[in-house]
Amino acid sequence: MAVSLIRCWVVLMLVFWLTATADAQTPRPSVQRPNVQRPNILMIAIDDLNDWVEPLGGHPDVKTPFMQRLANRGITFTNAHCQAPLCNPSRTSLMSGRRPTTTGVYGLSPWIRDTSEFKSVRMMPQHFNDHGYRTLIGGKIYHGGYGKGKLQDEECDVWGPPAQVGIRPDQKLIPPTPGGNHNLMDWGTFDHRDEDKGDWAVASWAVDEIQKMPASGNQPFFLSVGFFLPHVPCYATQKWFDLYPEESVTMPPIVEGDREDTPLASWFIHWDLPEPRTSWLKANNQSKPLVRSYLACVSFVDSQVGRILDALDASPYADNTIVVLWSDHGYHLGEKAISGKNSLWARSTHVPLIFAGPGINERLRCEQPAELLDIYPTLCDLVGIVHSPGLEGISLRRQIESPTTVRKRPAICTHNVGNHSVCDQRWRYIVYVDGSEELYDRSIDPDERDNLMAPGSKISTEHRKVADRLAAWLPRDEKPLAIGSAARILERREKGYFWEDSLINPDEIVR
Ligand SMILES: [Ca+2]
Ligand SMILES: [Ca+2]
Repeated sequence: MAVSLIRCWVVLMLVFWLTATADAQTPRPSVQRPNVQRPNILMIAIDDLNDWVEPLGGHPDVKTPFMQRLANRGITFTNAHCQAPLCNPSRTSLMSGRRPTTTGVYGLSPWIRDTSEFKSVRMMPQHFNDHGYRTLIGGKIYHGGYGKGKLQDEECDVWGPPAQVGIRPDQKLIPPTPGGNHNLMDWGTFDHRDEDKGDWAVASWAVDEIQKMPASGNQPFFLSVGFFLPHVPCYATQKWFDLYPEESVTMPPIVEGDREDTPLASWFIHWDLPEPRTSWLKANNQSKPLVRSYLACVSFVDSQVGRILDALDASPYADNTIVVLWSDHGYHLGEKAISGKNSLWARSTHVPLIFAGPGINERLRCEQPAELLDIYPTLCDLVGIVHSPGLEGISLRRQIESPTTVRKRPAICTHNVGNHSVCDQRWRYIVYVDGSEELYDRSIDPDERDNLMAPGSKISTEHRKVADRLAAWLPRDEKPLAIGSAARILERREKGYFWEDSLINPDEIVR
């Protein structure tokens, strides 16, 4: 008895001593230093960039040579989709590895740390930090100023410059826009230099960090760099506009009456926004200026991606860094009667997703559905660390190794409670909170024009079966709006639909 008591005491003291020693040596007890040198990670995020990039071929004129160079070095997921067509919920989902339907974060507010359930969730940089990575975040990775402030040292080791527009013209370049003439709602060129832009500063910071990365020890880095453009205001210098001459630029396919076969609820999910409708663009001769400005900004941002990739190539980390590039969601430029995001069609959900680096073969393309949610577990697998608990994404490692490997789960995108799209290799199914539906056969209708479940039409047995098969993947037990939800919030209540707390009158659709 006495012997076992002594044994017990010795073990307890040993545990206590080990814990105390670990605490004294490292700021976080769970830190595991790798025995082998793991690859570094360079993550490049781009804001509001749709599939108008060379690797996805979404626009015939677009010039993105650096993104193409990156794609040539690795794998492009050609069927990748965001989990929410809006900055905060998309980025929250990607960085936490959880769907909006799990966190309840559907709007521009709240920051996930302000929810009671997820305030301590290990976001991606933290999980890599726990496994020995030096973590750096510059520009727009989280929405707004989220993550920065009193607890910013908990999020990552080094914070770079915030996302910024940079120099702006003295006054807006376009006529006053509906929805309050928002000061971000602008585009065009004016006399300035590339060096005056916020994204230039962010790229410069990243280049600088790569060049001065501490070479001592074997600590790998996880450098996250987020660009703001082509988010509005789409300002670029003249040289980027010159790539897209006014007389020859290709306009996106805009079909008159394309919304006649979409349900009422499709209007409610983007009810009242600063982004103007196509009807306003046309009436104010702004369709082409917006398209040119967006393209110019895409090419400018591509050049900033190039500056970082060049710096990486010239560094000692060229051969031991995994690069991943993504955008948080797409953007309409007049298609389906709107500009902006906040829809459940490919224009809003389809995004670039490219991986390159050690162990990834060159010039691969994968057509299997992929979700931005998959980035977190994929990066864990690529560097050989365990998955953080609770991740809802599926690692894309098998598709990276062999791009034709079937991935059963389709890509799901959610915009506010109860509105989802589900997309596999052929079909897109959409269901809104009132049960109204859309179905598109993307194999013959890539622009998603012909709704096979149009309100009032007879639905074929085949299409019903497809819709039911895809609907079976939808998340169950959707979280209601997190406390503090605001900005671009749609709710269905007893009295009807409420947009940001105001009852919607369906007779007031702005077409
Ligand atoms: Ca965005
Ligand atoms: Ca249509």
